[in-house]
Amino acid sequence: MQLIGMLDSPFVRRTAISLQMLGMPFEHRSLSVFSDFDAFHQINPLVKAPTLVCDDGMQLVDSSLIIDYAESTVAPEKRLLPVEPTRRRSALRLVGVALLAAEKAVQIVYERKRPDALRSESWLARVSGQLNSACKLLEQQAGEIGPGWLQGENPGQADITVAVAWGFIQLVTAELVDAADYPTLVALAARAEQLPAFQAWPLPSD
Ligand SMILES: N[C@@H](CCC(=O)N[C@@H](CS)C(=O)NCC(=O)O)C(=O)O
Repeated sequence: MQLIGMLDSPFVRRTAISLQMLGMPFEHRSLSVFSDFDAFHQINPLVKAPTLVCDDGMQLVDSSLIIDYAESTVAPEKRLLPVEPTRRRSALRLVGVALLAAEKAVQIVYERKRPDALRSESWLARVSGQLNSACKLLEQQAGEIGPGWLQGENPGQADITVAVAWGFIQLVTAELVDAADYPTLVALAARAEQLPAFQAWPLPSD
């Protein structure tokens, strides 16, 4: 099993952390969708990160779908998303907003890659507004849950995705999202980053 993609992608990182926490062994190939485009294309012509290449050669794309597959290989009590519908819905609510926040931060990174003349400040303002709305919602929803992990006694998929998204947002868009406004997210991410799976799959610092 190979996981293709770089850890500076929040989607790749949440997948690597989740696979490790689910006990699914894999080899990580750190290929960039930009600087390693040709090598990536040879493996998966879609050039989408993360890509999971299974032992029989079948490929899966999309972090949530890869994690969904990994979850299906373990007993319900070992899964990262609650099985019980009400608890699952609460976790999915947080995961959905965190994924949207990560997606908006990625859009800002991509827009900034464009030449000055082609960059749209109005688009950047729109996406930045959506990013801040998502962070505000996460801060509020996480705050309602109180101290501890978002899904209960143990860290689960909501904690992984919120913490990974927050780390990425602070890495690439810190000037747009003031950490001082988000104390709950800061505290949650700081705790999560101490977990062995987060330390095994760290966020690159530049
Ligand atoms: N919804 C997808 C998003 C994945 C995604 O956007 N990955 C980026 C890297 S952060 C990518 O592959 N970009 C290259 C492209 O879209 O062409 C997931 O959760 O895996």
